[in-house]
Amino acid sequence: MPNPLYDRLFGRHAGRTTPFLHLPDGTAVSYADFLSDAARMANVLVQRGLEPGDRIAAQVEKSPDALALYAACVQSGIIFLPLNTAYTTEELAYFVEDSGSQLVVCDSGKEAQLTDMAEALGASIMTLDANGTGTFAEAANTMPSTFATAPRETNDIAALLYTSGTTGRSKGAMLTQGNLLSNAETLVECWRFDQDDVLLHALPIFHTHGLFVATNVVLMAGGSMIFLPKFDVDDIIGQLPAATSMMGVPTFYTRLLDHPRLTPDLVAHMRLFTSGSAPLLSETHVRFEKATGHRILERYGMTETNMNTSNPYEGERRAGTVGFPLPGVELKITDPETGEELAQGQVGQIEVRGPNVFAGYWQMPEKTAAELRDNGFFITGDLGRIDEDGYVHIVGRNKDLIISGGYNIYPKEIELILDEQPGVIESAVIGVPHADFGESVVGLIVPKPGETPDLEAIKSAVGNRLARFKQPRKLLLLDDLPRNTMGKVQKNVLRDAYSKLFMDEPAARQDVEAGSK
Ligand code: MCA
Ligand code: AMP
Repeated sequence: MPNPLYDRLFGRHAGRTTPFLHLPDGTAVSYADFLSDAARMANVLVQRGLEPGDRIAAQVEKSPDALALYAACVQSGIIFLPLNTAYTTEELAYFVEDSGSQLVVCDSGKEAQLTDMAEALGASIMTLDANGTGTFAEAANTMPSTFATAPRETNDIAALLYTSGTTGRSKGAMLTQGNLLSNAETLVECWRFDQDDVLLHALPIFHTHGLFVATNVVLMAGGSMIFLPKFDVDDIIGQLPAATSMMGVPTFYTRLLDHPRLTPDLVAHMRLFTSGSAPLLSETHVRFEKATGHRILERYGMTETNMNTSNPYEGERRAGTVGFPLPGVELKITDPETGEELAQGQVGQIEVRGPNVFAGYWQMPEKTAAELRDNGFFITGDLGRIDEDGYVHIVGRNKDLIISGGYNIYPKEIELILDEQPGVIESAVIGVPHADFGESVVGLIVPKPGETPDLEAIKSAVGNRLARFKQPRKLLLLDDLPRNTMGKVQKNVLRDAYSKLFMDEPAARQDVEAGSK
C-alpha cells in the first residue's frame, strides 16, 4: 500500500550504504542506517498506541535522531509537530493542547519542567537527546529495524507547523503529503539538486526552511548533508570546502561577510547559495557577489505554502527580488480591499495558489476561511508587485509581523503580556532595523498616570513566558502612542521614530534597557 511521501523521500533509499548525513565529528550516517533508526522509532510510536492521524509534539535539539523522528512519523502516518527549542513551557502547553498531541518528545533536560504540563493535557512524555540517549532512544534500541509502512494518500496531513497570528493566537498549518512532495520535486528541478550534492545544513529543523526546503530537497535528490547542530560562522567557514550548496537566512550571509576567511577561493567550488525566510538586502546580495563571485539565489515562501517563488538557477538572480512563481504555482497581486487582481506593476497583496498551498488551519475553520479563498488562493499578508520582467518584489507586509534572524514574531503576543504588567496602560511592539538580525524587537510602554513601571521586572516577566528571540531587546517608556483618526496605533510612525535605535551599536547581544520618558 502506498505512502507517497515516505516512498519518494525515504523508502527508495532503502539499503543504500552511501552517506545521508555527514556529522561534525567526521563520522557519517548512511541512508540505510538512518532508515533503520526511523523504522525503530516508528515501532515505538505504534507500540505506544499511536495511530495514523494522531499527533506528536517534538521539542528536541537538532540531531540525526531528531530527523529520524520526522521520518518515523511519515512512515507511521503520525502527524509530526516540530517545535522551536526556545519555546517556554507556557508556549508549549498551547501547542500540545491545541493539537491534541498524545505524546511529547523532549530533551532530558526539559523533562522535569514539561512533565506536569504534558500530563495535565493528557499527553505522555518521552525523551530524545542529541547524543542518542533518552527514554525514546532506549525504547527504539529494542525495536526491530523494519516497519510496515502505513498507507497514506497525498491529501493526508503529514505535519502541523504552528505559525503565530495577528491576534496573538498561533494557528496550526496543516501540511499534506502532497504539499511537501510537490514542493520538494519542484525545488530539486529548479535548483538542479542531484545525488552528488552535499548541502551545508546549519538551519534549525523545526521550521519549513530547515526541515522541508533543505532536508526534503536533499532526500528527493538522494544527496547528502553536512548536518551541523546550529549556525556557527567559524564552523561554516571550516565546512564550506566540503559542500556544494548552502541554504540560509540573511543573517547567515551578513555574518559570513564579516568573516576574514570568506574569500572567492574558499567557495570557488560551490554550486549554489540560497537565501530566504526574511528579506535579503540588495546591499548584502551585492557585497556577497563582490566577496565570493557568487550571486545568492533568493526565494520566497511561508509556513502555509512552502516555497512560492524563486530567482532563476540559470538567468539573472535579481537583487531585491524573490524571482518568479515556481512551476505549478500561480501568484497574483490583488487589491487588499476588494480582492480584485491589480495591473502589472501595481503594489497589492500577494495571493498564491498551487499544490504547495496547505489544507487549512487545524480546527480553525473561520481563520482558514479568512485567509484561504474558496477558489484556492491563499492571502499571504505580504505586499508586493511584479515588475515588467515578471520578477516578484516584496515591498512590505499587510500583517503586523517582525522577522528577526528568520524567526517570525507577532507583536500582539508580546503586547498582551506587556499590557498585563503593573503600572502599564498599554503598549506597542515594533520591529526596527538591526544589522545582525534584520529586524529587532522594541517594546514601547505607556505608564498609568503617576506610575513608573519597573522595566527590569517586566523584562523578567516576559522572559518567563516567551522564547528569548521574541523578547524585546529594548523597553522604552512613552507618554502616549500615536494614533490615526480611527484610533489605530500608527506603528509606522513609531518605526520611523526608532529606526536608528540599533544602528550605532554593535550587532546582536544588546540587552534590554530602560528608556527615558
Ligand atoms: C537567537 N537569538 C535571537 C535569534 N536567534 N534573537 C532574535 N532573533 C533570532 N533569530 C537570541 C539568542 O537566544 C541569544 O540570546 C541572542 O539572540 C544571540 O544569540 P546568537 O548566538 O547570536 O544567535 P544564534 O544562535 O547564532 O542564532 C542566530 C541565527 C538563528 C543563526 C540567525 O536565529 C537561526 O538559525 N535562524 C534561522 C531561523 C529559521 O530557520 N527560520 C526559518 C523559518 P541571549 O541574549 O540570551 O544571548 S521558515 C520560514 O520563514 C519560511 C517558510 C521561509 O521562507 O523559509
Ligand atoms: P513563516 O510563515 O513564519 O515561515 O514566514 C513567512 C514570511 O516570511 C512570509 O510571509 C514573508 O513575510 C517572509 N519571507 C519569507 N521569505 C522571504 C523573502 N525572501 N523576502 C522577504 N520576506 C520573506
